[in-house]
Amino acid sequence: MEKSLPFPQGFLWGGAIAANQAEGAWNVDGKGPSVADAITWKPNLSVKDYSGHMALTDENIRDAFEGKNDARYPKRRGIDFYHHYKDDIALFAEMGYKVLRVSIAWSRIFPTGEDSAPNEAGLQFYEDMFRELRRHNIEPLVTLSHYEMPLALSEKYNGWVHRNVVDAFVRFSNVCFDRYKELVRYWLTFNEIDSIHRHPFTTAGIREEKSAPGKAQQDIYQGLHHQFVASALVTRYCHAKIPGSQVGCMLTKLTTYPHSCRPEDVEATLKKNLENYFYADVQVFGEYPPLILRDLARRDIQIQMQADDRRILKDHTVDFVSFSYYMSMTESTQPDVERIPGNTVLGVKNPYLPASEWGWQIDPVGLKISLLELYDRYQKPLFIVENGLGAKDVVENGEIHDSYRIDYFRAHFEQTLAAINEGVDVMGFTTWGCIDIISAGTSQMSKRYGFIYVDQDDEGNGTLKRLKKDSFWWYKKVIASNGADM
Ligand code: BGP
Repeated sequence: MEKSLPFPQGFLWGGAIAANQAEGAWNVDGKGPSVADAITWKPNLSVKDYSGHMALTDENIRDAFEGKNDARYPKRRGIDFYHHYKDDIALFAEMGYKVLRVSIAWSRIFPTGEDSAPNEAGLQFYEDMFRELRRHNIEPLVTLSHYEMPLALSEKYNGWVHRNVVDAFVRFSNVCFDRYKELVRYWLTFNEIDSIHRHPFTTAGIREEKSAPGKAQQDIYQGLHHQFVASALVTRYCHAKIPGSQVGCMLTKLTTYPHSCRPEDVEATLKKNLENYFYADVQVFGEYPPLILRDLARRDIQIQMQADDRRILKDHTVDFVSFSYYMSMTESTQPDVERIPGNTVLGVKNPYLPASEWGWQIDPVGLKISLLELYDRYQKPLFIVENGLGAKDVVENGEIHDSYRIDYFRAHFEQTLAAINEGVDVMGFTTWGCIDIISAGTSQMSKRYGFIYVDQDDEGNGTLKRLKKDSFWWYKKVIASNGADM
């Protein structure tokens, strides 16, 4: 590879995980069950198919907590990061990470969400983890809501539909800001806040079967509004409490192309892209886009707002825009165009792009397009907080030769640098699943993203031994050269 120009000085190279997919210890040291702990495992998914995956019933949830040992519930949900975090952080430091994105499991701090006092063992765990990161000069980038809502709030209020959950989340977040104000300055509020429509239970504790007939969408938009307000309220408190802190929103960037230049295809694609921006628009501009308000009115969806909600949204917007990007999508209005099975968000096949084993269409140029679009729209610093390739890595004589992952990241880093060289302000890049963890979409371990392999199978069996993949050494070199040596 010829040497490329380096990335800007201080570029935050690192990795990303989430508590519910990495920590395990789901019922240890006072932690209460979260909505993520109740998720079943649906075998042999070829694409991210949340629909079948979230077929949750009271029986599913009861099984999960009665320890039913059948294959649907991996024995451990995670890689026991809860007990391995010092060794794992040492591995991230060996790669040279400047930042590590993690989430705080809400139900580790408030087991039912409305407890009279926070769980000190939970607070201490994250304090110890953040201190360990700082000991290695790694900045924590902390997500407050990453699918770890206390299950009790879902069962009592049907999740975010009820305004009381705003108060519970603000209380949880403010306890975190107070406790970690000396340790954490980069915060994200809601992971992929747009995904409330795709999987309302894991992101907001909303079970559509609990909505009144015909009111499921009404409830979801009400829950989303409550998340918008909660995001603004915690942003206000964080800015007041932690001088120099930066709060970001977090969007699934669903960059979508028209399958043809047929105007109907272009219109359908435009609407999908505008709908995707809506979720960041509210947190960046502090108000609902007029076209969205018009669409809600047309659909007879009336969001209940309290008197000062609009003022709160307007006065407490985010400092940067973070997003996940794995693939681009393609839309068509034509019935004869082959749609990707199992997941409506993936759209139709793009004949110009390869796909992963889970059908995700690999498109590095799409990342540059996403960066240009987001920066042009918001003129705020951007942070790529999820990008990576899920693959069925194989161990051969103790080694994992994942050249496909190196190729994936090299291409996406090159496109990121190209966007930076065209003027886009990019703060950093945390690759998703920097160590093999549980897939959110399938609960499988076999969909591996890491630079570090973890010996555990889909049913939770294994030694949990960590192994460095070929990509571990490659990423270490990229960071050491600040992107000049890829
Ligand atoms: C995003 C989530 C992450 C992660 C990622 C990869 O939606 O924010 O938690 O899971 O998807 O998806 P998966 O794990 O299903 O491969």
